[in-house]
Amino acid sequence: MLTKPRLIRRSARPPDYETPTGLFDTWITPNDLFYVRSHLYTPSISLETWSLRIDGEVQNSFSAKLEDLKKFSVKTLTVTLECAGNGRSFFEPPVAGIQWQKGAVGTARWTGVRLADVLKKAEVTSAGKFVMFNGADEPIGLMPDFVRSLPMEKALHPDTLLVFEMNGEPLPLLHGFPLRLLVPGWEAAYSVKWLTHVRVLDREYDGFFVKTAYRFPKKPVAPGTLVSAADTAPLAGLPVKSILTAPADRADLPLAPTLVRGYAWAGEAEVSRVDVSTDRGATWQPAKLGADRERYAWRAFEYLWTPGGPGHYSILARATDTDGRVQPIVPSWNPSGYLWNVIERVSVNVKAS
Ligand SMILES: Nc1nc2c(c(=O)[nH]1)N[C@H]1C(S)=C(S)[C@@H](COP(=O)(O)O)O[C@H]1N2
Ligand SMILES: [Mo]
Repeated sequence: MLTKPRLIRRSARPPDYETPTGLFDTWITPNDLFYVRSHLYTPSISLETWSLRIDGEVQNSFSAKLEDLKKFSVKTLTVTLECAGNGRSFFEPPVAGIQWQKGAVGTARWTGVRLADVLKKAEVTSAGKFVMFNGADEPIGLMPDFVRSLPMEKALHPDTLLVFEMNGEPLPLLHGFPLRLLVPGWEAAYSVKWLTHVRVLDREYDGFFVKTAYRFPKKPVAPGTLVSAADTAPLAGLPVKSILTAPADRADLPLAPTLVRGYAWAGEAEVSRVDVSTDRGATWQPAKLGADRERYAWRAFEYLWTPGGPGHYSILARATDTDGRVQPIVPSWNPSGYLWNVIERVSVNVKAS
């Protein structure tokens, strides 16, 4: 499947699709509803010729076929992936890039092996400080190649995986068949698809998608400011955030109890509570959190709201996490429009019945 007919197409080639929030109604996002973000054209890959190369600052470089990798101990994690640019379209003044609204996020059950086990076999030398990841997708013309790197500590984390299954199926081509990196809790550009090359480096990789893109100002900047790369640091973990999935924005509702629903996530932390306000933030009521939970996965929440009368309402959702972080009132504007996580809002019209 190379298109996603039910998703919002942001670009056809390369394929970029976001999920309409109304389609998020299960804790696990089905593969055909999972957003897609690709910087380059989708490569064609055959398992006969595919292999993964591990080299660089190691004693024992090697290449492995998928069957070889599956011999390491297999682990499944439920992880929410979110594009760093999710919500970019809400920044003021606007910033360049794909104008994602709320749906460049999804949660899947990912199955694979620990990167740490593979690196152990390669025997990283004492010079190894970062790990570089490249996929089979190739740049065209003057575009830079999509290559990313991870600090050794996160690379060796037991939850950082090389995954070959998504929700119990072989990884779909759009999501990185046959193998992708999965870096739980970090913005999804770390989770390199169509992986073919893992190289241990003595320093951070020096390329466009590490030194220029996916970076955030070290100090808050005024909206619209130019920020030089020297004043930025690489993105890493995701902030605390929620989205409302029901009722729909601009819905007309009867004057009757309405179930307000959504999902909240917090990168490497866990969501500790979600509060809902229907009076423009004057008062907040705790939402009920869903039973399904896992460390790096979003948490469903719901709140049964009985409108006091007909009229126009804003429904607000505000998540708090186990690190004490709370969704902010004001965005942290940044030149690339990353990490939008302002208090979530939909507007509805309650009709007299
Ligand atoms: N090889 C490769 N890996 C990649 C990308 C890419 O363009 N090429 N895009 C990254 C970005 S920016 C995101 S948000 C996620 C999207 O993963 P998905 O398409 O499976 O949702 O993949 C990441 N991995
Ligand atoms: Mo992304």
